[in-house]
Amino acid sequence: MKMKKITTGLLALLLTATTPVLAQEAGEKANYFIIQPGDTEADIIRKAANVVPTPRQLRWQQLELTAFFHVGVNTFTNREWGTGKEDPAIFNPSQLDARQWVRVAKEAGIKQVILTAKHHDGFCLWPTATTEHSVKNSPWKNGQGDLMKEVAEACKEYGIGFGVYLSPWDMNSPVYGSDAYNDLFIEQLTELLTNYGQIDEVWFDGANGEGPNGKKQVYDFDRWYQHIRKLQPTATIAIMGPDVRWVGTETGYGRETEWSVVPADNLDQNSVAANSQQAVAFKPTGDMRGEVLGGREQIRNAKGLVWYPAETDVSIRPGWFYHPAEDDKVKSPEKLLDIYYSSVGRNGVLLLNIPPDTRGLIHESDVKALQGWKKLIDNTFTKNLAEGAKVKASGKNKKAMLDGKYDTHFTTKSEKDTTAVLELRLKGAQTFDVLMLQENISVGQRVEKFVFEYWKDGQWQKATEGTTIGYKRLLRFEPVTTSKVRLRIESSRLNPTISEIGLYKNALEGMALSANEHE
Ligand code: FUL
Repeated sequence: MKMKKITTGLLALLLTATTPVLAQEAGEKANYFIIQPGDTEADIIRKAANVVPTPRQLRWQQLELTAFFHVGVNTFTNREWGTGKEDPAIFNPSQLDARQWVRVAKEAGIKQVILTAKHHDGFCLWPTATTEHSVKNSPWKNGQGDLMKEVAEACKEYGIGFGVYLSPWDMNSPVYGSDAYNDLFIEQLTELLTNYGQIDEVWFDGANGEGPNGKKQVYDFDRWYQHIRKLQPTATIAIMGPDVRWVGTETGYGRETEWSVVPADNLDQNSVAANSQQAVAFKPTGDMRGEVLGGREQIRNAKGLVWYPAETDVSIRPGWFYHPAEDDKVKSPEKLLDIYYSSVGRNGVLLLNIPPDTRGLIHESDVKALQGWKKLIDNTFTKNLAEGAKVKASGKNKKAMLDGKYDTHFTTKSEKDTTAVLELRLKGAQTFDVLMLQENISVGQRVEKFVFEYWKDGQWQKATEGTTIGYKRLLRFEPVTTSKVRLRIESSRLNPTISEIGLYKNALEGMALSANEHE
């Protein structure tokens, strides 16, 4: 049972020295806006269009692919959730090689990995001073091992980001259920965030069960967030945190309409004013599992608006931890590709769990699936068939859409132009079945509705259509062959931006056939 819930409460976090925005000046951008009592619907829409990510959120979004390593006592008890009563002696991987994990992840295109430093059972994968329930009392490396260190060093060697999962729920700690636990948690964070170099993401789950005394804990999230900001100011705090939200499912499939700007009804002016010399960030409250979170209907009565993007977490296997019985249930390259289209391709960041086995290695089945997946992605996205196209559009910087640079974008002539028609004359006839679109989210997320058409038999025909774009939107459709296409942006909250446009031929068909042949 998953228990990720959004709690209530205003979170004012001390960041850098900029002033929070109480009312929007013309064109002004901010990470959040408060909706004033007199704001009209048009004012609200304009504010929504000018909410932008913080630098740490922008960096995180551009990672696109991240991974989880779920490993711990559960790996050896063959369970998904432990009890907190496990003997540390059972943690005994025979050939643990964190470099192999990171290499496998990197070769699959993954840009950042997150280690479960402590899961709900309370067993710590680093030799913490806060408890005896850790690797230091295990036979692994005669109690001299430190898995945080090994993964941190491997990430540095391979040049990818490193994050940490620290479960607030702790079934082992005798102080769980009292104030002392919040202090202990601070100490654990201090160890993790000071002894292992740069930490890029801190991941909190919402599960809050009973500790060894049968008591539940009131988590002091605000205090933990401030501590993280102080120790690792560039780390995103995910899920039970202010920077990144859970997409709302663990299937790997995000929403078709995914707004990174959502209502934040806990933005309260007094608290904002109290922090007026610091930039503040807020973890919005409310149910984040609805179908559309940031559409016009949802933001109409919002008290505030904030940038709060979606992370899509899913495991490569049915469970989060390694189980030998699941060696033949690893998701296929084709399934992983479908997940890619439905997470990264729906304005989300994919967090794919790859659980190391009892040897302390990523199992051959997972390695094979990841390699096949990477091949499919590469074979599909290496060649942009729109490259070199002539663009006809009324607006600024038409060439930016095909320059391969995310930071440059096309936009319409004025803020009032909230629709656009972009026509592309391709370099000869091309056959494709995937459309890739990107908005430049560093100026906001704006597009609400678009149609993509191709020229055939003397007329425009619809290939596909969509609502939001955001950082990246991927859409698949029946293959078409044409030398002329157009994107019609039918609705946008302010002048729309397009950073990049791509047309691709999905590699899946051929690959799927050859995979079947070998069965
Ligand atoms: C869940 C946890 O309970 C699972 O064990 C896993 O860690 C997943 C990522 O989050 O809620």
